[in-house]
Amino acid sequence: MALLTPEDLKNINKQLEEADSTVRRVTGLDVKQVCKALYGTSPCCEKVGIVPVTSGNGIIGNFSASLNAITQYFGFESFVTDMPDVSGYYEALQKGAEIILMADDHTFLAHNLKNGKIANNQPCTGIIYAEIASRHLKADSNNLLVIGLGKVGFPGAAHLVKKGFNVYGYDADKLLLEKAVSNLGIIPFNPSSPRKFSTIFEATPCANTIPEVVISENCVISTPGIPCAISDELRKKYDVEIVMEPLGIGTVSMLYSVL
Ligand code: 2YC
Ligand code: MG
Repeated sequence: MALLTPEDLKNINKQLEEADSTVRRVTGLDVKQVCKALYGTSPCCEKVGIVPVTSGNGIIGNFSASLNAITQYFGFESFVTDMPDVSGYYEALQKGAEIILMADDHTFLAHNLKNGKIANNQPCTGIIYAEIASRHLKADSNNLLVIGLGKVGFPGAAHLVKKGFNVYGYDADKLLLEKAVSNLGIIPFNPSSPRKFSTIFEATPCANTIPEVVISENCVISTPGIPCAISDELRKKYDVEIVMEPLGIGTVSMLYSVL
């Protein structure tokens, strides 16, 4: 999993506000309303405890503070524990946390201690960005392109197939592509016979993964992928709307899914 950097998390509130207004323009709903529609849940004063974790590559600067800003942006009461790791977990329980958020280098978890529900960041991020793409009001057809069919992209593609979209998919890893074709029945996107899409969901840790030939005018790209999937030049040339934010949208999807 690509690790976030403090640079990625700079001005997280501004990044969230911009992404939220883009989502509203593209879908007619804000991120909270999309989560409510997706999970059928809404928060009622759950207390969130955020526990820093020192294992592996260790603490990422601003990660826990960004989670604190994110949970408060979406209306949850939250705090970051003073201690990390097990001591932090213990502290969170003593301070009355009902939902725990904590991440090591491989897993970012939400655990609701009241109802026992857990959520993993990867599928929750894939599903919320796919849901946002599926609600593109000005989409010109039922066709949708998914680029990246790994731990984030595959759950998103599965969600779009379940919603009845005509899903075209691509992944540089042939095995991941074959798995998605055989398990989900998606149409393998063939770069040598390209077509244009008005809606694209991209979930890769690579830059510039979307070829110009598939980008239609006013295309909507929904992507948790860092770095960005298209260049600024292409973005301007086709007046593309991009829903892209490093941590908040995936996190609120996790929180609503454990309510
Ligand atoms: O500061 C801390 O508590 C660190 N242990 C946090 C490690 C997070 C590692 N995961 C990531 O950087 C992200 C995920 C949040 C989503 C994609 N990569
Ligand atoms: Mg990318």
